[in-house]
Amino acid sequence: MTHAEPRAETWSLADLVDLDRYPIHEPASEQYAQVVDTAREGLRDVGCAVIQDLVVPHAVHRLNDEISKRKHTTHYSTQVMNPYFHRSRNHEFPERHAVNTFLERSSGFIPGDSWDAGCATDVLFRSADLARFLADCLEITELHCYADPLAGLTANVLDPGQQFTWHFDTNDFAVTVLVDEADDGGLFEYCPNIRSGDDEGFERILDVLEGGRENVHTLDLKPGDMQIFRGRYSLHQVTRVAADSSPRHAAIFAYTAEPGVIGRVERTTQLFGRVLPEHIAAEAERVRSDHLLD
Ligand SMILES: O=C(O)CCC(=O)C(=O)O
Ligand SMILES: [Fe+2]
Repeated sequence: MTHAEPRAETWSLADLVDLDRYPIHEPASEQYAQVVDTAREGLRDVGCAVIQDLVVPHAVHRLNDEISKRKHTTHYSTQVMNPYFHRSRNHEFPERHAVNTFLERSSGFIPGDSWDAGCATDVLFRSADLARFLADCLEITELHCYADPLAGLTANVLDPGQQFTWHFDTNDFAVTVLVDEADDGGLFEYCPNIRSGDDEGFERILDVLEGGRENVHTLDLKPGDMQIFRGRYSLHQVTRVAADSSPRHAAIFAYTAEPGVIGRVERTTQLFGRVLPEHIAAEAERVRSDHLLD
């Protein structure tokens, strides 16, 4: 199969994904079952699966062009935060504690409302075939695009000198496509299942925040790879991009197991510098799937 550039601005899954290697549109095929089985193993064992070269090379270039074109809409912010995105001391906990350990995050996000419907990035994010494939990998019956109008579809931009320190995600799962890698630094690292729905794992987390490397996994991601990641329970970071490196660009597709989940006002403001009326409405009536700190 050839992957020619489509003439119109309408992208289909076949333009974007290597369907020969990964027939995500053919869920009854043997090959589909094999790909899903491998991903399930990774997700069961370490909460992470990498589908190498899922996005075809010309589409990777297109995704990067779409990011570059919208780079002026990136909301950059630098803050010193704990893994729960809090920035001030919590007196309910001792000073030397995961909750009271604050590290630098200095990256930027291109927000959800920057993407035009029908652009390659948006088509991939909203593909029903991709959502079913991801749900199968995650062994859940349904998967919904994160309903947050800013945080659902984003690109994470790390310019030279920036890092995205250790943290947990609010959404249940994240799907990342590395679009442009840094020449130096910008590596994704994670600690599989360092906490669970009923165990905060504060001591293990503190150890990593203080530089411990026990159970820290480093991924060797390449542009075009798709990573499926359970970021609720696995502490993770993107290491600092060297000052003389090219930037790192990653498209981030956020999905939730339940429909209608919207991010918190505080975190949305931190990440995007603003909120939309949807965020304020959701603050009153929160749809959450667990009761972890955040
Ligand atoms: O850029 C990445 O690979 C992941 C960044 C991240 O952890 C996040 O956006 O929550
Ligand atoms: Fe994250």
